[in-house]
Amino acid sequence: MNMTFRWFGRGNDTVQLEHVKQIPGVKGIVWGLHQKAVGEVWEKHEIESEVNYIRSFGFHADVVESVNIHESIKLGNAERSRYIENYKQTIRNLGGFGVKVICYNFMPIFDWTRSELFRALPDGSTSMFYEKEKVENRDPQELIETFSNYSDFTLPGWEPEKIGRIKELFAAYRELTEEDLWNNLAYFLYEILPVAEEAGIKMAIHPDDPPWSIFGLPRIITGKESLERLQKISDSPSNGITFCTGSLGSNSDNNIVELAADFAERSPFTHIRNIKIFENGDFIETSHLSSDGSLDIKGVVKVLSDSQYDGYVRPDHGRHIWGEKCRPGYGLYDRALGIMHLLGLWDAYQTVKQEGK
Ligand code: DNO
Repeated sequence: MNMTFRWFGRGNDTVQLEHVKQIPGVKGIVWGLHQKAVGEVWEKHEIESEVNYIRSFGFHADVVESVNIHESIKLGNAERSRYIENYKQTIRNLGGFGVKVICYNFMPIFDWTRSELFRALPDGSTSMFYEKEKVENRDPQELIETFSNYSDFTLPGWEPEKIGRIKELFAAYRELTEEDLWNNLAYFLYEILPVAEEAGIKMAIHPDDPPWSIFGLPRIITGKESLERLQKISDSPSNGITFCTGSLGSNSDNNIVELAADFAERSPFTHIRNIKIFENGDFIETSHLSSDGSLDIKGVVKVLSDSQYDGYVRPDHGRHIWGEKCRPGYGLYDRALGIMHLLGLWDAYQTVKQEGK
């Protein structure tokens, strides 16, 4: 298990790498060029500057999250060739600086979605919350108005440049079925996987979060069947998964321990976090401790330990604790606690294994 920490870049994150350095066991920084518009080529000098900065702290910069996919590729429209060529160039450029894994997702328009970013937990901390009723069962027209005004929803994973194009994007997706989206994903992968292989990079698709259709838009990377289907698209070693416990686990039909056993080998990158799922399907993000939420985090780490998982792992979101002001879910403190918990479990399982108990 190669422990990493996600960081959003100089001037774009409240967390300093000097402080990340003080968390035991962190080997690398998961990074991205967050100032780039989706679809643009990541230029060599931009990559070099970021990678050198990260390495100057003694961290590796092997994992990028995310190189986002332009909507034209997901829609499969006439513009896609240009954006696929740009994507290939970005892969080559990243490979040139020793990057090993690129995380990406294939969710139409929206990335991960929550209805509240700072919901109070009983212990006085806050964390991100998903209220089904607030996101689902809404009149599409009303939704479009809501997003046009960007009023009562904040979408931390969302590229703000989409706000102005929301009506047009919804219209473009009106006719797109799940099958179309699968076909467009396969087309994209056939194009880029040979380039990724040559660059020594594994592509790692992130599951949809939450893993079901929202706002009437198709979502396809949702659980066991879809991960199997993804693998069938290509057996290239570069066709990988970002195994995300919190995204897959928010559908309680997904047993994350079983899924980890089935897919860890094909997942060069793993995100670990816990959530508490309520009876009505709402969920809130909790600490990493298994007993704080609905997911068996220790079971997942056991699977990783049993298989001597050597992929990259990061604590995913954390709560906002001890008064920290930070990007939603991406503070220093709770993620540092998460790391210690995950490494503690790992050490214990490894010791038991070595002693044959
Ligand atoms: C949420 C993250 C996602 C993830 C992208 C991957 O915190 O896990 O934003 O980075 O969906 O492309």
